[in-house]
Amino acid sequence: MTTDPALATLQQLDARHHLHPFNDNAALARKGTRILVRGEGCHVWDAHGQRLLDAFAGLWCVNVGYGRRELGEAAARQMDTLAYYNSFFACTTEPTVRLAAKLAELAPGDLNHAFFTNSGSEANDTILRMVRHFWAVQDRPQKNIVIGRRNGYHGSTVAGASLGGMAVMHRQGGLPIPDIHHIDPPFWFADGGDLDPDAYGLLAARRLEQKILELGPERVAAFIGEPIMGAIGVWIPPRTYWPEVERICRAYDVLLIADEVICGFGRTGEWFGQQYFGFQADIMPIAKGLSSGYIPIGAVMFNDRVAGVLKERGGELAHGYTYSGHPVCAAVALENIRLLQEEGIVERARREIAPYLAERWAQLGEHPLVGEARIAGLVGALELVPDKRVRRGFPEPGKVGTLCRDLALEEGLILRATYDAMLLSPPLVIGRAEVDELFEKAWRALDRTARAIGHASAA
Ligand code: PXG
Repeated sequence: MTTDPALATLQQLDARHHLHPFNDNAALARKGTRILVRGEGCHVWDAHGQRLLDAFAGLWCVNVGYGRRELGEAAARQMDTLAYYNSFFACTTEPTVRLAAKLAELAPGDLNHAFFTNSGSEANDTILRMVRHFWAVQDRPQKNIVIGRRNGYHGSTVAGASLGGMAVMHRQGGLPIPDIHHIDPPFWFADGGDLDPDAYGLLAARRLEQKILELGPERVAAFIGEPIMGAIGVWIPPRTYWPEVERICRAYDVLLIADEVICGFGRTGEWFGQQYFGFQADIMPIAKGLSSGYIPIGAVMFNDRVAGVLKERGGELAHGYTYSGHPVCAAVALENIRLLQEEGIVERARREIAPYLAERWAQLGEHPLVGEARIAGLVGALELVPDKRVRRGFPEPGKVGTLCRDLALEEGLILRATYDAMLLSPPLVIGRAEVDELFEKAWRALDRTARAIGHASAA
């Protein structure tokens, strides 16, 4: 807790009345919450006035950076004109339609049809229902199983958490719901053994084929995966993985769902993760970078085939949210996309920043505490290990990562820790000087962590 009385009051109110997501709320109430007050570009300021380089873009989402007035202005304009109307009663609003058309233009392949939601979790709820409906209206109601991956993350609602493969989430609330199965994910660092990454990528993809054959292709509706597995620790699959998954899905007529909630809108340096890895999904949930986190909005993009069946044979879609296609959110998303396109933010991130960031990230990889420095465009991770020569983690996962995260904060740097991986996902507008700032702060945090734990290298 702080000594500043105004801040102390806020922290007490927070401790008393606010349950935080993904937190041990009792421990947090004792410690006191950090309150953020302002953001500009790649930096945020907390209530103590500490300036922090946000190398995590909020929660993987502030792609255009903080403080873009254009987005607030777009929201205000739309609120003044028409603050709300729905898309239910044979109605809609102009920004909603324009956003659907814009997304159809941007999305890879024939992902031409948008259904709007408020978040990535809701998008995945929508998907689970629509995928089952898609097969049911084609007289194949038994084709209702969705396969996801252990340690995958698809959100926190009942369907999202069920599709995801986080054991800790499944333990709360009796998940997964029926007819969702999980296979092992591709994570070469821990699971690749002596295989080279490309051979391992094929092996990991073929787990999907084994599972489809085990369940029977007539039972399997779809496969869902994040192009890069974000929340679990930025697990970047080998290049061979996704094309092989795509081949398998086509061979057994299983719909392929690429969860682009993190990868979408430039995170990898391409607009979508599918373009980075060279594959094409049938269905794509998006959120986060769609509005750069300035306002809640998500969507599901369906391809021509799926949307065609839903439209021609699906009857009335008994599904929708009060705020599906909210005009203010749509106006902000459109403005965000305008900035990304007209200012060439994604282009510049790929051409200028990604190579420099990769170079500096690799230098961090030379730190004795780092077993692997992986990166794809503007998303990466440092895997902290007891012994750099061995691809094995610490005996008590999470302790060292949490310490390193806290020390990074003291250095003025926000990095997320998942277990002992330090995650990177900065605003796409990060400049070279800020990449240097990131490197220096991260290196100091790694040094201090190594000393604090008596790491062999710090002796
Ligand atoms: N899919 C993916 C791939 C995500 O990363 C969601 C769906 C759900 O989106 P919403 O908007 O409902 O949160 C996500 C969200 C973390 C963390 O700790 C990651 C997410 C959310 C919260 C925490 O890294 N990703």
